[in-house]
Amino acid sequence: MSDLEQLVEQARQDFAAAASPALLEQAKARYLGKSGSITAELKGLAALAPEEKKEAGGRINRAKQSIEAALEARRAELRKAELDRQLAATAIDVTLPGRQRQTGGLHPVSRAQERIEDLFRSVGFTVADGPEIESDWYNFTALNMPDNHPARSMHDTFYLQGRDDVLLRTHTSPVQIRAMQAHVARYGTENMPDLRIIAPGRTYRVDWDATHSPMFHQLEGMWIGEKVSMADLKGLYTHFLRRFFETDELEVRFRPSFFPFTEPSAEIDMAFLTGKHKGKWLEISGCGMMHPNVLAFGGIDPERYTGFAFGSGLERLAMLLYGIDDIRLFFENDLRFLSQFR
Ligand code: 2NM
Repeated sequence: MSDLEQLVEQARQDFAAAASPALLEQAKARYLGKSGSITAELKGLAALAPEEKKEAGGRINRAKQSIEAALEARRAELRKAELDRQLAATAIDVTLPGRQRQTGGLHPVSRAQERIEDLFRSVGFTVADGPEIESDWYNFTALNMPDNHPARSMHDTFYLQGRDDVLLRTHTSPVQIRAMQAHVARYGTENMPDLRIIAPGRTYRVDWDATHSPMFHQLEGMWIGEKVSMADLKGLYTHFLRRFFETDELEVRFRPSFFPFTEPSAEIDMAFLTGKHKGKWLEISGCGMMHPNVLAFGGIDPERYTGFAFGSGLERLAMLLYGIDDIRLFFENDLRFLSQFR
């Protein structure tokens, strides 16, 4: 091998050994730089005779070109290696499963409430609400429960600290009183249109055991108009229950009872004719014709208008709808329970 061929071979080996672009540029300088071997060879040409110069110059230039080609090849190799490294480092595994979107959902009591709201809206009712902190007048007096009524005791009702006239509502009936007053204020009492509302929402009583929670939900409703009767109530409520439970295989009966705000009063029982609860009478609601005193407290003339009202426990309706057997499940916020209703 000639000296030049050896130089080219040495350059190739040096370039191959350079593990980074910086080291490669250092190796390049040893051959092609100002004081590199090839540069020295070219400077040496000056000392040659003109007829030797051409031939020697050609050989040196070919060697130089070989070295430059080897350099460029090694540069490309290092660039590709760096690119491969970067791609591997930032690789996305498209075969991995996607991240699940957590959607959340409504509480089963809220779901039952919305379902009931939709059903009553479809037969001409509006949904009313009102404050959960009430005056004793709206919660008791206006509902025909006088000052000495036992439900007013501190054992049954949560009063605000240091007060005996402001409390957590024990039923949603005060909403109905407020709705009557607003209706009369808007239409007068002479020729007012029928008032049909339901009042669902949170209510509070001093009670805490397997079947009672200090906070629970009620669904009350009423229809006031001329000649509104208990027969209308039975038809409406039967229709509601059959739609709510999605079966016509369901019977309803009224049983005489007592409430201070209705006269006469009744319990509403229902029985499924098929399924798990077949043939069992279940207490589902209280109801009655609105007491004349209650209509009067709402500003409505009891000589001219009549109305019925009913009140049900929302948790009880939700338990029957979804097949839940323990009311406490609603209030424990256990996701294993709640996520079944998403
Ligand atoms: C019940 C039973 C019977 C009722 C009465 C009223 C009002 F405000 F209109 F007078 N609302 N709800 C009522 C009647 C509630 O719950 C067991």
